[in-house]
Order: sequence, then C-alpha cells, then structure tokens
Amino acid sequence: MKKILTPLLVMSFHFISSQETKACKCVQFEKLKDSLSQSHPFFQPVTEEDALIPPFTYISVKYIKAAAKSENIIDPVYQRIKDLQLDSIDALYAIMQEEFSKKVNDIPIPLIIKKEKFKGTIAILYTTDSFLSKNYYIKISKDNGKTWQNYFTGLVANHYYFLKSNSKYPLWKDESHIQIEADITRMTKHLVYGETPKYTVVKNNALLTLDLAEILKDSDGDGINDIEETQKLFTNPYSKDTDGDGISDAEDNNPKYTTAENDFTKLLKGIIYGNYDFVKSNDPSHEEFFIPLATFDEDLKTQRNELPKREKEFLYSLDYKVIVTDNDNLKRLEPIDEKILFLTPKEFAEYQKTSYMYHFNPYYSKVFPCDEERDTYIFMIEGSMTGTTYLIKRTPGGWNIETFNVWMA
Ligand SMILES: [Ca+2]
Ligand SMILES: [Ca+2]
Ligand SMILES: [Ca+2]
Repeated sequence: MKKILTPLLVMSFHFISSQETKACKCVQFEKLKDSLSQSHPFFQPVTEEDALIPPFTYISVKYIKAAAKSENIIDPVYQRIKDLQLDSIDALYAIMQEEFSKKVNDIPIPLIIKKEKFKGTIAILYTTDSFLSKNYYIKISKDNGKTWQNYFTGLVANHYYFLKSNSKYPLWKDESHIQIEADITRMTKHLVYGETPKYTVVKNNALLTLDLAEILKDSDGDGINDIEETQKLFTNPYSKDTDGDGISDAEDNNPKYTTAENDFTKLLKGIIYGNYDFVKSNDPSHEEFFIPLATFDEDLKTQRNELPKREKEFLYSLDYKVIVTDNDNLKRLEPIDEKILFLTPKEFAEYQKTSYMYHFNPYYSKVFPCDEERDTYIFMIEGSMTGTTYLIKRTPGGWNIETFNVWMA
C-alpha cells in the first residue's frame, strides 16, 4: 500500500484519533488543537450593509434599472449535460474536458466573462476555476493579441460580487475604466464537507466600474500587478525578485524565500510529493511510512514518475498552496511543479482578513518540534474540509512518519 496525497480515511468528527493512547504529549500541539477547534467556526457572514460597500477604492457601484439576470447565464457544460441526461461521471468529465479545451489566449471559453476590443486594446475578463475560490482576472493586449498581460482584479467570486457574463453593457466604459454587471452577494453558510457554500443575493442590479489605472499598476514590472502581490502573494510589489535568488517573482515557485535543500525540506517534500510504502501493521487504521535521507532524491524521482503528470496550463500557473510555518528550514523548500507561499502565522492572519474565501485554501499546515520528546515533530495538513496530523520522529537514517490524526468536517 502506498501513501496517498489526500487522506483516505473518512471520519465524521474532528480529531477522531486511532492513536489516542499514543498521543504525543506536546503542549504546543494541545494548544494548536484548542486554537483549531476555536478557529473552525470562524465564519462570520458579512452584513447586507457591509456587502454594499465596495471593498476597494478603485471599484465603484451604481444600480441600474434593466439588469441582466444571472439565472439566465448559459453554462455550456451544464447545457450539454442537461440535454444528454448523463449518468456516468466519466462521460460528464469528458464533456467538461472538451468544453474547457476550447480556449481563447489560454483561457477556457467557459471561464470567460467578457472579451472586448476598444481603441486597439483587447480586454478579456475571466474567472479562475478553482472549486474553492474563483478569482477574477483581466488579460490585456495592446498589440492586437500578439502579447498579453495578466492582472488580478482583487475580486473573488461572491466576495461580494458575482460577475455576469450576460451583461449587456460594453466591457469598456472608456479607455481607463471597465464595467461589468454583477449580483452583490453575501455568503450565509460557509463551505462544509459535501456541500457548497450558500449565498444570498443582496442586490441583483449592480453595475461595477473598475479603474484600470489601479489594476494595471505593476510598480516593479515583474508581470504581477501590485494588487496580486499585496493581496495574494505577499511578495514585494517594488521588487522584481523578492527573495533575491535571480528568479523573478512571476517565475519563482517559492517567491518569498531562497530555496536550499535540508533534512526538513526533504521531510516536507516526502510528505507532500512522495509516494512511500506504508509499514505493515496489524492495526488497519494505523499508517506509517519511512523517508530515508540517503536515497531521497532518487526515490522521489522514481515515485514522481509513477504518478500521472499534470499538464502545465496557464490557469494552473495562477494556483498556489499556502503553508504556514515559522520554521526557517521548511521555508527553503523548492516546490515541484507548483507555487507555494510560505507564510508566517502573523502573515496568515493578515491574509485571512483580505478575503474569507481564502479560508478554504486546502493546504494550511504547520510543522513544529514536540517539546517533550527529542527529535519528534508534528506536521499538519489543514483544510476547511479535511486535515491530517503527522507525528514525525527523526532517526539517524531518515524520518519516520505516523498518521496521527485524520479528520473530516
Ligand atoms: Ca509586480
Ligand atoms: Ca514583485
Ligand atoms: Ca526570486
């Protein structure tokens, strides 16, 4: 049996532990458990009044009489599925793949809200397609589609706007503003396992105007606008290369810290990218594996080759994981084929303030030493829906990793 990347065990309550009797007497872990059980009901719906206040000064809202209706938006995938009355997941997935493979400038057509040319400049307003958090971006070309620049608008779907692709207003209001109709929504119930978040519409007739000067501002010219650097990436908007390793923020998979392999980065890499055999145990709920350090690089390479490859797509480059840690060794990890943001707990608190949607980022993790047992550590993969805690022991040959706790909301 192999270790898999997402927890297999499905349990109904937080912190059902198969290893309760072997619990690590780590004070920090006990504190963390307390803070987690308090932080899970974090969700506070915004009031209707607050949802009506534009979240940024570069966005203004007016209310129109004849508004487009979001319920009339035609989703090409949904439309085809509905007509075919599909009963198999594979057939459904094939249709989704087919529709998403139709693209304009690397953006799948089902994700495009509007595309329009104005005085020689083409703009494409679109959304990313992450299930957990759909972000609104705008792509701009000033040379008739030869080259494109990509800009984060600062907006996340339903926080507090749902942008309407059937808006009859032209996308360009004038050469420095774009406009789009939107429902103003607020989330009333946050995402729990097996359900999608619930939203109510506060106003269904908003017309948003976005000041392009703010959105297009890329002070350091690294290809990521100031809004994305400050709100999403926590990189320096005034430096092309935040960590000074010679790789620009846009290209860097770990833009905040210079990468350097050490035993701790190997541990983390082994957990998140490895595919190790479980140690045999009589207890079926007990899972344990070992990461040998001497052969780490070759082992990982072999294991990665056994896994299906993910295609490198433009939208994928906008995706990232968040790992929360104070551990200076861990921050030096070189991510494989993805972007990881290492945030300190303080930065993470800030990050959660900018958008509650980001609470749903499925990779909130911590690694810290257990205070009573030498060379023993705890690492958690935390999400809104599932979490796994690993109890880790350092041995002369490598890391012994025990699945200590698996929960699902
Ligand atoms: Ca920048
Ligand atoms: Ca930068
Ligand atoms: Ca860099």
